[in-house]
Amino acid sequence: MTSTKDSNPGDLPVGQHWIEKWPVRTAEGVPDVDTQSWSLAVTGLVENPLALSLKEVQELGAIEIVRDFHCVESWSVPNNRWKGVPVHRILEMANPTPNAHYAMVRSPGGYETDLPLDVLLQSDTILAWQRNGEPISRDHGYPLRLIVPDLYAYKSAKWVSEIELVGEDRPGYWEERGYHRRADVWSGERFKEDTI
Ligand SMILES: Nc1nc2c(c(=O)[nH]1)N[C@H]1C(S)=C(S)[C@@H](COP(=O)(O)O)O[C@H]1N2
Ligand SMILES: [Mo]
Repeated sequence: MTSTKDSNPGDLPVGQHWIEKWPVRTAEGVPDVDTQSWSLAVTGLVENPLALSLKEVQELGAIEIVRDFHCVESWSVPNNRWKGVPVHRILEMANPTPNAHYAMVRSPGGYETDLPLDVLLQSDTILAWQRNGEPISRDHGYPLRLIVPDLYAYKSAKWVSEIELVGEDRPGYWEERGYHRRADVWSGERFKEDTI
């Protein structure tokens, strides 16, 4: 799926309000992160399963995107300049098999979120380690957090350690607790029943 809208920074989605200070929202507690031994695994329906170090990920060619960040609780943080690697670069190395249609993106503490493969392949879906020129803090997901700018932020998993390619969609942590499977900000897909 692609988003229903090409958003520009500064566009405020329905039901959202701007805030200045970036809050921390963590369901599972901040994991112990050793950046030396950190690895990102790409598993499941792929020709080449991967285990990449942080350095290997960072050397895949970082880009910067400036996008707003929208939590389903209604706050939006404007104008974040994220630096990271587009997830499609990593998936091209892993080479998903033709029956891979979704992915489960996981953090070590048990948080997970499900995303369609085509969302992960979008050019502005990135694994980020910097915001506004500074390393993202540990609370906010260092060393690698997903940024999917047009979806509510519960899709933007922090401390990403595994991307598992799967054939069938399964609900992640918040998706199991009543939140929308797709979570498109511009269609207001907050809760399971908010179908378009
Ligand atoms: N691992 C993990 N990732 C997560 C969450 C979480 O609890 N654990 N919360 C999600 C939600 S609901 C939001 S709003 C954003 C918040 O990111 P922040 O804490 O950097 O503001 O992270 C998302 N990613
Ligand atoms: Mo959130």
